[in-house]
Amino acid sequence: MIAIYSDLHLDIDDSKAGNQEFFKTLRALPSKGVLEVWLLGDIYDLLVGPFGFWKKTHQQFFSTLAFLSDHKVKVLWVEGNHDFHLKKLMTDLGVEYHQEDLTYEIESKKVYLGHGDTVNQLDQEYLKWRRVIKSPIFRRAISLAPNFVAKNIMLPIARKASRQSRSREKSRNLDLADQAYQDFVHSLIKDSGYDAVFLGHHHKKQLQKIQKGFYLNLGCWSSNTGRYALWTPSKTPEIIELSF
Ligand SMILES: [Mn+2]
Repeated sequence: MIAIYSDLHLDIDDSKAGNQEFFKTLRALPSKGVLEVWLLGDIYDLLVGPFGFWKKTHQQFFSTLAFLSDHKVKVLWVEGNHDFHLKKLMTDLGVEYHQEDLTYEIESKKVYLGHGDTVNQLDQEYLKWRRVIKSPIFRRAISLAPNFVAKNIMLPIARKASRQSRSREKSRNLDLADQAYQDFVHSLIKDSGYDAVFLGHHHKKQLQKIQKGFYLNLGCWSSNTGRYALWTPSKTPEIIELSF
């Protein structure tokens, strides 16, 4: 069985209820027989760069990842647009790290995994911004910044960027985005032979059967509700609703 999470947009303060709920559900997974966890982006609202201070800021999160690894649970991370350039921090903990969407084979199912932020090709403004922040030059620039520079200069900039991306999200055309997602997932399942498509980013909860396959988007967590999915590849995913 696999557990899937996306778009929690957790607060930087791990004592918040949503953060605690997330850690609690992760720690319960080994006893439920979960063998893999897929984290499909925007888990934190802000977690960018290879900085050591993240391990202190989010000590409970990183120790939970280590706990999963100790219990032989494979953790797979696909970058979102709020949490990226984390390869070193994650691979040190045994996490399988992906910067882009990927095709994954499990129990002879062809699965598409991604955050979903490149699906809507009409949002050119966002795609331009994405090319900057995901570029090797930007990654190298932030990897060279010492911790104190990152903490005192880049952290405030990143917070501002995070706020801006949220306001952009509010103003974007949701109907057009909806259509882009529908075209994308239908094409993957009908034309490219995928059995399952898991995406996030769109913040619209959706479990949709398409021919013999399905598309799942878990939507986003709020300040007191959230969800994750459990999936046995021969079955339809089960969505677990949480309130806290
Ligand atoms: Mn996103």
